[in-house]
Amino acid sequence: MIYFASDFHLGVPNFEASLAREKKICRWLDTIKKDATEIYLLGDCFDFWFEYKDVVPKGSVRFLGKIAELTDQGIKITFFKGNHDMWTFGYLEKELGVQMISNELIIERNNKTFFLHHGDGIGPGDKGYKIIKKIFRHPFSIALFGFLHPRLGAGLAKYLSRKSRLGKGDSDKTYLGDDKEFSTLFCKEMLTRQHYDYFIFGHRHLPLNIQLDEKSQYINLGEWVHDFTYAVFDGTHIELKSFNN
Ligand SMILES: [Mn+2]
Repeated sequence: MIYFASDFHLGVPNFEASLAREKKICRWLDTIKKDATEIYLLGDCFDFWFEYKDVVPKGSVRFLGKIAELTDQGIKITFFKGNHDMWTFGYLEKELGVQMISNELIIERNNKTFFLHHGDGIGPGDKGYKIIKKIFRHPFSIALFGFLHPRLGAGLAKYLSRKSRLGKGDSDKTYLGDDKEFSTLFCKEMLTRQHYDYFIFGHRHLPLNIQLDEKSQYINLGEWVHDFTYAVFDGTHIELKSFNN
């Protein structure tokens, strides 16, 4: 079984609520570890992550420990950089034994092709964000942020995070339609050039399972502040499920 989830946004809206969610994520990982061969976490596991040379952000210790436990057991775990946690520079690979993906990852399993991406900055539109993403990922910006005292840097990030969609609890949960949703338009555009069986994204915070044509599906993984949704591939089919335990 291959499992997919994203957008845990650990850290928001406050310590207590995030801790309860973190424990739930660990219960989910304990449940799936029995039959998981691979787990893909498609970005924004953390509402904020920035690694300094010798310092990492406080928090999420249960989650980090659980991931390490599972990779130690031999389960292959892949993390994706999200727009909230793109500033990781080797610590998670080294400490947790995960593989880290910066943009998209294309895999083939049981003769099915998967196009995996966090889902930020894809498709038409979102031009402002595409520029910000380039700046945020530029080595110069990263070096500059790294020089800020963490009290200032992490404080700034927390301030920005509090203003983010999910932190305020007003995520846009309405599907705009096949002709307006950037992610759906992106999939359709990709399919004009090459076939993929499954497109799997996070970021949108809206659980979706869309049949793009007879052979292709687009799955959006939703988020773990309200939905607790994940996808599972059993070798033949993919299913979007909700964890309520
Ligand atoms: Mn995101």
